[in-house]
Amino acid sequence: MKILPYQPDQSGMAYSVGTTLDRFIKSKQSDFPFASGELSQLLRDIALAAKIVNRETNRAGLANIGGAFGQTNVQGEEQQKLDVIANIRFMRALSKGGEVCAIVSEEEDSVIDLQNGSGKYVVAIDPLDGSSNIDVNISIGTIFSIYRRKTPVGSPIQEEDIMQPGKEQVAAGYVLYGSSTMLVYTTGFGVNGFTYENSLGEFFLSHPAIQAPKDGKIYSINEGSELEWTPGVKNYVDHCKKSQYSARYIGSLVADFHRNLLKGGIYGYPSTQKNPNGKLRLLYEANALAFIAEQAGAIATDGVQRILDIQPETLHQRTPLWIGSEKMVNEAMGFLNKKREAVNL
Ligand code: FDP
Repeated sequence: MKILPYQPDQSGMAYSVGTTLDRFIKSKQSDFPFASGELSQLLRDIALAAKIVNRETNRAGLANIGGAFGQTNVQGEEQQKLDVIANIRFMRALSKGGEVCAIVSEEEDSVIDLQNGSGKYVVAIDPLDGSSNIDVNISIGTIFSIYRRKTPVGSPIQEEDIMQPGKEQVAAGYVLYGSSTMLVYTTGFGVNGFTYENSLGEFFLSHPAIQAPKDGKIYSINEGSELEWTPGVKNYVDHCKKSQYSARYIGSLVADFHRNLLKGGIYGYPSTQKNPNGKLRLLYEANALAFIAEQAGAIATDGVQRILDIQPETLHQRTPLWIGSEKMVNEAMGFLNKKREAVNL
C-alpha cells in the first residue's frame, strides 16, 4: 500500500473558498490565555442568528405579500416587524448557547436575565438597526457588544455587570445586511470582516485586519436637522462643503459606519434641540462601533470625551457620536469647540 502526503491542488481548477468564520474564530482562541472556548462559541451563536436574520431580511418583500407587517397572515398569526423577529432570533441563540447570563436589547425595556448559572458574558445588542430602511430594501444591520460579567458566575446579576463602560468590552461587532451580508468583529486584536456566501451558508474571511484610512473625504450627517444644530456643527458642515467633501448618509448607522471605515470618512449624530443627547444609544450602538473604530485605527467621541470612557448610567442612554477617520474627527472637534483641544486618543 502506497501512502502519500497530501499535496494541495496547484492547477487552479477549483479555487480555494478561503477561511470560514468558524475556523478563524477557532484559530484565534489562543489570543485569550485563559479562554475555555465560551467566547468563541458565543461569537458562533451570534453568527448563526445573523444567518437566520439575513434569510428573514431577504424575504422581507415576500412577507409583505402575505399581509403587511402588523396585520395577520392566512394562519391568523400576527406578522411581526423584522426588528421584533431579529430580537427573537438573537435572544433565542444567546439563551440556548449557555455562555451568556444577561442581555440588554434595544427591543426590551429591562435587562433580560437568562437565569443561566454558568454564563460569564453580558451581551448588549441592537438586533436590527436602521428601522426606517427595513421596508424599503436599503442596508440595515445588527450591532453587538460583549462584556465579561463583574460579579461571580452563578450569582444574581447586578447593576455593575450591566453598566460597564465601553472600554470593558471583550468583543464587539456588527452584521451588515446589504448588497452582500458581512459580519465584522473585534476581540481587541484588530478588526476582521467576513462576507456571507449564500450558497454555502458560511461567512468567509474577506476583509482581514481592517485598517481605517487616517483621513477621508466623506461626511455623513442628517442635514435635515440643520436648523437644530449648534453653531459649531453648522460651521463644521459648511467647512465640509467648502472642502468639497462628499455627503453620504444612508440613515442606517451600520451601513454609514461600514462605508466610512473602509473608505475614510466621518459619521456624526450630534445633540440637537429635539435630541439633546443625540439619538444613538451608548450601550448597544455607540460602544460597539467605537471599539471597532479604535481597533481599526479610527476614533470615536461624543464631542467631549472618548466614547469608550463614558460610564453608563441608564440602560437606554443616548449619546452624541462623532466617529471615523482620525484626522476628520479631530478636525470636526476643532469646530465643535474652538477652546477644546482636538481629541487625542
Ligand atoms: P433607526 O432609528 O432608523 O433604527 O439607531 C438609530 C438609527 O436608526 C441609526 O441607525 C441611524 O443612523 C439613525 O437612527 C438615523 O436617524 P435619523 O433618521 O434621525 O437621521
